Amino acid sequence: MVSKAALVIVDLQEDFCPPNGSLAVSGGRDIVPIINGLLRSPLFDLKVATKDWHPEDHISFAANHPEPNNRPFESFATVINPYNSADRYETRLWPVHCVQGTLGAELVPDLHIEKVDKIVEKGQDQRVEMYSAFADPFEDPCVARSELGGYLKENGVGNVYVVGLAMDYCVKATAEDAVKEGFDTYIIEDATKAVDPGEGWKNAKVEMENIGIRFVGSKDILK
Ligand code: VGL
Ligand code: ZN
Repeated sequence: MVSKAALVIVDLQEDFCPPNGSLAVSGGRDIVPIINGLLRSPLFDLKVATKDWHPEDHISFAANHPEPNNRPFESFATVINPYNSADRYETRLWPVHCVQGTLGAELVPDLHIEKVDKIVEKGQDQRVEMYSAFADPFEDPCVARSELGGYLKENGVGNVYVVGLAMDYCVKATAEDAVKEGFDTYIIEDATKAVDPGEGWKNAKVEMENIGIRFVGSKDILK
């Protein structure tokens, strides 16, 4: 049996897009027409859109931390594994973004959502950062897992194509987890933008290529 392909559209939400998004990624809205083109392609058997979907008290919001370590983009906080307090990581803090039920958390209106088979929410657990649309970074067990992995497997998906925002955060973490889950994983390079388009983009690309993630262009797909 030929394995199926899924398009995973990561966090294409108002808060990640200019002009008004609280965590706007430069050029974020420019990828929408490209992604709409991909949504028309017969290559993808399954199309999923993810939503960053935080409670107001989420650990990743700088505003939820005391001074002086509460500067968005600059400060970091320690995330502690609730099952094992020796297990921790440092995480970058952000402006308040994608709060459940707010306008900033909505998918951008120009996205052809009627072509999307499923919407997966992530980042609901206040205690952990969850860039990946599969699970948070803690392991055995993780703290929070979305429906994405089960959904792709139940549907016989073997190849996962990741697009959306942001290339150096949620797109990267989602692609890395897709590899861990055993999928052949691709990034469609012109259908994603980075928070840090310079060094951030370059480093993220090298790290992803080193674990076997392949970079392709939307033209390669749509030809
Ligand atoms: C993201 C920062 C915080 C992303 C989500 O979607 O890349 N970045 N939350
Ligand atoms: Zn977030």
